[in-house]
Amino acid sequence: MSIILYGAPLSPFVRKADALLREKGAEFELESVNIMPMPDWFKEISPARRIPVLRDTSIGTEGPLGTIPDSSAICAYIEKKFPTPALYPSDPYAHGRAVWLEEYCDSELAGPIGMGIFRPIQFARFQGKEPDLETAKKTYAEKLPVPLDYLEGEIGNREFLVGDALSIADISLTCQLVQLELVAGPLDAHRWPGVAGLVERTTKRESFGPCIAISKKIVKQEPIDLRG
Ligand SMILES: N[C@@H](CCC(=O)N[C@@H](CS)C(=O)NCC(=O)O)C(=O)O
Repeated sequence: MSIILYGAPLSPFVRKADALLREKGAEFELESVNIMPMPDWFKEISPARRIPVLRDTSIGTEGPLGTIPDSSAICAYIEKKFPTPALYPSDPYAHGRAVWLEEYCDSELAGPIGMGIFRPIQFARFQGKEPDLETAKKTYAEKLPVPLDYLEGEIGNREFLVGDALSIADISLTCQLVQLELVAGPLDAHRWPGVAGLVERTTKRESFGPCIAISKKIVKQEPIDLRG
């Protein structure tokens, strides 16, 4: 197997690289890495101390040679290595917009979902504690609407965020919202119909099936309604 994706399936950033590789029909192996604590061999290939990291064994099998850290760098590499189907628009402006929206979802959407909702609920459960619903509800009500309103304006009535085909922007958005759904259920489709519709369509794609199934197995519990 020439491509190894190091990470954990519950990470939305690992999910992004996993879904992109599957959309490409590329053969790869997802190798689980427990980052709490992070093993020394992994620190050597993850200077930012984060998952995912990709290894292309046709380039290097040990140490940093052959590795790419960071989901955005990994996805850009996968696109070059497996050009079809294209998941970045070919038009320069559309390409720029798709990369911008990828970055926006990875930062502005990932922040409230990851630190403000997923961690207070799921990390508490992992530690055998009660979920911190106060933090999760406050984030859901106050912080989460900001990026969702922006993204709703970007998608409007269209099928995809950029152009007329699935792109890295749609994949990135969906990966973050899967994280939200795992602990808080589906998005309010009345308030954010464009975003909710895009996520519903994208999660039905074959490429998302395996990572969603394994994430649900890990989370186990039913989602909690954080509205109100
Ligand atoms: N910008 C990075 C973010 C990756 C990231 O934050 N990964 C989290 C898991 S979801 C992580 O490795 N966290 C380790 C830590 O916080 O110690 C990417 O896109 O890959």
